[in-house]
Order: sequence, then C-alpha cells, then structure tokens
Amino acid sequence: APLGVAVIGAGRMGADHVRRIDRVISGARVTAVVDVDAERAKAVAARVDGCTAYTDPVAAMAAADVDAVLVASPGPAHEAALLAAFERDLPVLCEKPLTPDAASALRVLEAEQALGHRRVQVGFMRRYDPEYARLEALLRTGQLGRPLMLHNRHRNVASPPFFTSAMLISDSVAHEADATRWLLGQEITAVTVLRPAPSANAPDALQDPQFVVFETDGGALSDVEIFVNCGFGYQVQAEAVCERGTARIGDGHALVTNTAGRWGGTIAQDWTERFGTAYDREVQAWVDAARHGGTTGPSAWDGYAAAAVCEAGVTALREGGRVTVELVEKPALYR
Ligand code: ISE
Repeated sequence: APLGVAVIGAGRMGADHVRRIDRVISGARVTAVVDVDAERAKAVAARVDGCTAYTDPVAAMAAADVDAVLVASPGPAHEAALLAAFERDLPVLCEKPLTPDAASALRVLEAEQALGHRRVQVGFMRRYDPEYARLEALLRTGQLGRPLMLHNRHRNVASPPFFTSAMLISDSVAHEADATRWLLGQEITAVTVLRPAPSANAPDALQDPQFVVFETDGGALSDVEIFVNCGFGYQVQAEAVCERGTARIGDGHALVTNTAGRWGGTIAQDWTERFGTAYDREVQAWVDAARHGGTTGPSAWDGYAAAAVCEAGVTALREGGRVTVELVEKPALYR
C-alpha cells in the first residue's frame, strides 16, 4: 500500500510537496493536510482525492491513514511537530531549519535518541541536486587532493517582506552550512560575517548582501556571498579549490544559445525551479526508505549542527568578529 503522508504547513513549500507526492513521485499519497489557517488547509487538501484537512497536527498524526509526516510549517513550529511524530514513531521529512536554534535542536536529538532509531530526514535538498551530488562524489574520490577552500554564491531575486538581516544567515546560509559540512566531510568550528554597504535595492534596514566565512575542523575555509535582492535570478554556485585542481557547479550552462551577435542562456527565478529535481529525488528517497521502515539522508545531527552554525553566524552578524561553534559530542546514533 502507498505510504499515507500528512503534510503539515500548506504554505509555499507544503503545497509544492503536496503536488509532488500526488503527481510526481511514486509509493505515497497525501492523506492529510494541516495548517493553522483552516481555509488554507481545506483549499490544498481539496486538490487531492481522499485527503482530509486539519488544523491540529496531533489529530492528523492520530488518523488511521497517516503513516508518515512531512513538516513544512515555519521553523518555530517544527519542534512540537517532531516530538508529536516521535510519540507515534512516524517517519518525518522535516524542512530546514530543523529548529530555529541549537538548544531546541538538541531537544529533538535527545527525543530521537530515546526512540532508539533515526526517524528524521532534514530537508537539505541540495544533497539531492545532481550537480552537488557530482561535486561531492568527485571530492570523495580524493582525485583533486585535499579541499583547501570552498567558494559559495547564493543569490535570490528578492527577499519576502518578513525577511530580517538575521534570516539571511538562519534561513539562507543554513544551506551553505550544510553543504560545507557535507561536501568537505568536516564540522564548522567558527563563523565570521562581513557587511558590505547594503544594496540600494534591498529593503530599508536589511543588511544585504553579507559575506560569511566558515572555518572547519579540517583546516579548510568556506566563504559565502549571500545576496537576497540581486534582482536578476536565483543562483547557487559552489567552487571547491583543492591541492590538485578545482571543481565548480551552478553555472547554469545546460543550454547556451548563440543569436543576433550574442551568446547566452536563462537563469532560474526561484528555488522550486532551480532545485525542482533535487526536491523530487529527496522526497522519493524519503518515501522509499520509510516504506521499508528506514531513514536516510541528512539526519537530525546535521540539522543540529547547521542550527548551531547559524546561531553563531547570527551572533557574528550582530556583534562583529569571529564566533566559535561549540557542538556537543556526536551521539552514537548518528556516527
Ligand atoms: C529559503 O527558505 C530557502 O530555503 C531557499 O533555498 C533559499 O535560497 C532562500 O534564501 C530561503 O529564504
């Protein structure tokens, strides 16, 4: 039987995941849609046959046709949803961030360890992007030697109205915190945030762009240009500089045109476009593992580590200087 999924949060990501489970991937169906806004839950649930709308995540998780939970509500609501899913030992795909800060992420780690097995996959979808996957596989072969530096660029067309300067770190650079840890296989030990004069196109009081530098326990540096009001497109690029060469992704050169004395191509406009394939692969991997009683992908430990890095990053943004990241010892469940 297909996996019955409750999607919690019927906003932009939640609604996109409902469409994906219903139309794109196999082995699952959306049996519940939950949102604090009853009308929004109903509207999204109505798109799927036999799907029930709820306002209470706990009630949805108690339904007989719910076998697994996809959490796509705002970050501050994740901890309660995760703990409720653990109560029923349900597999969870939790959108990033796992939780908004390190202390709450640690509580989730403790609760998952009490279950005795992994139940959470964190939605760091870049790990499922074909380009990122090739870069990671290449670095892992060691052919290029040891990675010395990683240069990352992360650009959005425009930031939503609720965006704050801290969110450039906790919401956006969270992806590079995970990508850095995953690509290098190292933990981030310190964060520095530099602040160029903001773009005139950024909303008032928003520190945009920012330049973030991560140091790792393997002695590498990873820098991130985060620019969320660049105006021209959604662009995510990474270049690893290693002892015997470099490797770079995200140039978007899949299609290059030559016409009327110019060459060119197009740039994606948002993450659902740039990372559409990554999301499809991510959710399919989650469903496949869950149907066999297993868990795959980025773990709650990865979610905790990213939360701790972002917390240090937000402090570095506010206070200036270099802020160290103190992680707890990695529990056996995640080794
Ligand atoms: C958003 O939440 C995402 O996760 C996107 O991938 C990122 O590019 C954007 O900056 C975030 O706000």
